[in-house]
Amino acid sequence: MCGIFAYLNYLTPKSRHEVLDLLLNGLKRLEYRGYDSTGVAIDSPQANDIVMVKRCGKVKVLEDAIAEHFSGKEYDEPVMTHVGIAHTRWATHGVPCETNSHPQRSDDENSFVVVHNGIVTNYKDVKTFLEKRGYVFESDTDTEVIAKLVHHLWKKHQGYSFRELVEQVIQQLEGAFAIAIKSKHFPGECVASRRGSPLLVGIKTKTRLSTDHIPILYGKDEKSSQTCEKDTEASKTKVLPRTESTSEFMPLEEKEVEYFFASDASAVIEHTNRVIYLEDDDVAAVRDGTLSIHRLKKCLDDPHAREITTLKMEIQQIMKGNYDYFMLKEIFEQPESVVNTMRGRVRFDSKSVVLGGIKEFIPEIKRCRRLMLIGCGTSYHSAVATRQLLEELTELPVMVELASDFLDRNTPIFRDDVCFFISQSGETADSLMALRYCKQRGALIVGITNTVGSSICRESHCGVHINAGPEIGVASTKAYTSQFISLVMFALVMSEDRLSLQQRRLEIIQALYELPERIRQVLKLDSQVQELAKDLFQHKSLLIMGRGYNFATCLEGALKVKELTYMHSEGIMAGELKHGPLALIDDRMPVMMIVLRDPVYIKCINALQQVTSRKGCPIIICEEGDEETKSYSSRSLEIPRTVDCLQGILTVIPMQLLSYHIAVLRGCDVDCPRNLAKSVTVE
Ligand code: UD2
Ligand code: GLU
Ligand code: MG
Repeated sequence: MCGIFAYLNYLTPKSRHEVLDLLLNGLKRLEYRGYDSTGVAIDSPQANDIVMVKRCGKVKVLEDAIAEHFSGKEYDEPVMTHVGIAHTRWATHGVPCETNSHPQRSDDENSFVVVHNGIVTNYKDVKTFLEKRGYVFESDTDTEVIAKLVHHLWKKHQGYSFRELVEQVIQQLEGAFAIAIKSKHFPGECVASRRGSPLLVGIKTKTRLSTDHIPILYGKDEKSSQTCEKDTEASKTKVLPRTESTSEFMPLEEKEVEYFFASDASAVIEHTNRVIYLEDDDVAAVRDGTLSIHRLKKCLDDPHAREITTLKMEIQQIMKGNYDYFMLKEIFEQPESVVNTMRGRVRFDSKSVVLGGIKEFIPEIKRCRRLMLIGCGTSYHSAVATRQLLEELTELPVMVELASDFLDRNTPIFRDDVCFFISQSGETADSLMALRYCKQRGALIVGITNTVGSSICRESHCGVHINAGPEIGVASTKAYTSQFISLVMFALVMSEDRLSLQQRRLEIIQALYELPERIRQVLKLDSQVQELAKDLFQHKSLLIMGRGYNFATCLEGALKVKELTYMHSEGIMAGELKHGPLALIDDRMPVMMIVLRDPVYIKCINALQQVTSRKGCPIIICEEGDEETKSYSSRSLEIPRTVDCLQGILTVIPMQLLSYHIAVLRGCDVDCPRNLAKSVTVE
């Protein structure tokens, strides 16, 4: 999920110091992506050896370590051809520490070293397979299986090229990855591949490049019975047909050339503006200075070549990936981040859900007296959003608490309580203190965090990592939707063996399957939302009303408006209107109302009528094609239909976009609102 940077110089003399500077600089360019540890691997001046330096913390820490580690004169001597790989890690498997940092290695000899972004969901199976063959694992990462699997295949299939070995490896991997691999058995070579995580190759030559595309070489499907491993797990790691390069195409051949492999263009733009964006399952290999791109199988509409694109962007622009702000980028990342949250957990084929992190605690959780969901700010809203579903599917009392208030009250807690602590950073001071309070009283502590190795993660008995990837914008967006989904998955796990709930569960699992597409549809409302922002940005206040499954969206939407635009905003439970808020309504007060076709529809229409009859003219968020509801107002946003309990994910996105656009129009700093910090580690 974070950053890869690799550098290969072919017939281009560079000292190891220069290489290290290049690698460090590449990592610095990727720093904005968020990370918790770093590492590099280069060739040792002692023949045929690879040296690695890894550190927990910032690139600066690595830089200092490198200065100390590589001080000898031999590091100033130029080498003609060399491969260096570097990494910033956002831990998903195992806490941030030196051993878990990348590069990960195949063995004590550093035969193969790998940097990896993403998650290998089937790493446990591959690990078991390799352990049976004598491999001893040193880290908690999923990545280590990649290094060891290449080594295993290399021992087994002498004569395979480096690229062929990696091709075999990626076919055994499930999940998402971008990888770059270096080996002492293949000096001067680098092989990289991706599936789901971004990766590009930058090319720098002295003279003009001789071509503007790199042909793709497809493997020939040999029908012969290839040797399969005769083990029980044979099916898991069977050796697939080798690919053979066809000679009609010539790969890129340059005399003196430098290659860069990077997660995004910001890391290469200062060296070259010529890049190839790799596609899923491409294997890019450099050997003897020659870059070639391979794919195992050719599909009908596959192209013959990958284009070399010329970047014209500024670094600043690349970092935000064509978005003006990280927040906007993160809002638009949601179709992918929700998939990452569900990856390896929701099995759409068997319609089942497994949360590895709490599996063993489920029987205990089922016996509890009540569930308590505790958080602050946006995380608290994710609890409000899912409370109703949790009550329905667990049939347990569910209390939702703000951490600070919970502590102020000295709330009674018992041994048979299960307390959830929800926090993006996992470091939120108020939540952490509430956690310790509950733990002391003997409750079972479950964490819902985005940060592996965070305090909440460490101090909880068990939990779920939401795997939304690093969130840079101070105002939380994709973490909210991923927390939401994590809690929904928990509800599904709890109701697995309840016969009467099966229909409901299937309906929700199907809706989760369709969710990424629905989110994409909602994101298309962006320009419409921007127009609404133009109507609203000069106002002093914005009221957001709704109830049932969408009340949380009102609270979260109002919080977004407050923190980003410094405008007053309030989320109002529509059922409370006549108990006070109705007094605020007149023809000038800006109001948004969420009115969807769910069990509280009629009540929402009542509220809508109460508002319009006081000359209020609300902007309505309603379901696609719901002409009747739309007729109450001249302004509306239509969102696609989904199951009631997931509507909150779709309704919050227009609110995220709206607060963003209002903030831009008001000239506020979207990514760093005044007076706020990303992770609130003080009380
Ligand atoms: C683990 C891997 C995951 C995937 C999967 C495959 C990790 C971190 N995750 O995911 O990437 O390969 O296995 O089966 O290795 N935890 C807490 N408190 C929290 C959050 C998590 O104690 O706030 C614990 C949790 O109980 C578990 C571990 O951290 O022991 C990993 O949690 P997870 O949600 O990443 O677990 P899972 O099985 O989805
Ligand atoms: N899953 C890998 C790990 O935890 C890679 C994480 C990343 O993308 O940085 O080490
Ligand atoms: Mg823990």
